[in-house]
Amino acid sequence: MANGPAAVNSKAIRTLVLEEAKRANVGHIGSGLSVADLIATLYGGVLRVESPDDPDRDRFVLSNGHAALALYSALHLRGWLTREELATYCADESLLGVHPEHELPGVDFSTGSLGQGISMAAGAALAARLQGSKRRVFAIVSDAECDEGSVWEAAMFSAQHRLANLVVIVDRNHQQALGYTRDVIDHGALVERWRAFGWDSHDADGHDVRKLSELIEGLDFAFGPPHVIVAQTTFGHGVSFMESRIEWHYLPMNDAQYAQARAEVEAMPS
Ligand SMILES: Cc1ncc(C[n+]2csc(CCOP(=O)(O)OP(=O)(O)O)c2C)c(N)n1
Ligand SMILES: [Mg+2]
Repeated sequence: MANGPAAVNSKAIRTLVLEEAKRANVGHIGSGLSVADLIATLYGGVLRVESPDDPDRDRFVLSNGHAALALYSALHLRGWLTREELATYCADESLLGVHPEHELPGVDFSTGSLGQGISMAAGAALAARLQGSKRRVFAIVSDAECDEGSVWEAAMFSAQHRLANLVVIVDRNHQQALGYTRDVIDHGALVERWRAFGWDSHDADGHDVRKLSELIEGLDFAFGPPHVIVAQTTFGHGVSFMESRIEWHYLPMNDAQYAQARAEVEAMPS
């Protein structure tokens, strides 16, 4: 039985990310916590996905596929994955791998090879227009992906075709695996760069679900250029010892770290 969007909130997503990362003894925890509020914004209200079989429902691409645990958590909270299924995360034979696979109900696009999701999203947005469908396409793209030429190729394509039904949200946490973006490739005024590529470009606090929702609801999905929201996020948001710390890209938690992380997330507002 599916749950409504009200069942999804950031705190519940973060709690599940911690529980499952601990159970599976895997990393990518900081990435999941970075996008938790972006996912909560989408699955907690913005996305029109009430009927999974409706061809006109919205589509979502998690281009930074390594944050998949936050997506799986939202799918569980919506009632599309049982808790038992969620607990197969990273287990042998499970469809819930480190990166999302489209064989899993609720996942439209397989991702994990960075830099490709925006091209998938642009194609899906163009297909919607060609089919006369009002469905919209949302993609979360990481800041590391903005290093890649394929992202800017898709950005030019989307602007040229005036894909107003496409929304890209950049998870701008200033980290990329084992480095900080300022040391690897500095994106500078990223929102201005997207604007220069012809996009309707916005800066936003990537942890403010209410404001993000309002911003998205105010976008024109019918006419005009595609939309990008450069969401300022903190890697590991909500767990003090993970925040902006490179090592939490890959480290699993020990028992003491898990206890502290759970307590800190428990103290957050939902
Ligand atoms: C095409 C490609 N190259 C390399 C990798 C290996 N890889 C995994 S995550 C990552 C970078 C992570 O940075 P970002 O996407 O900004 O995610 P964050 O660490 O901020 O969550 C890389 C290079 C990959 N998944 N895909
Ligand atoms: Mg990053």
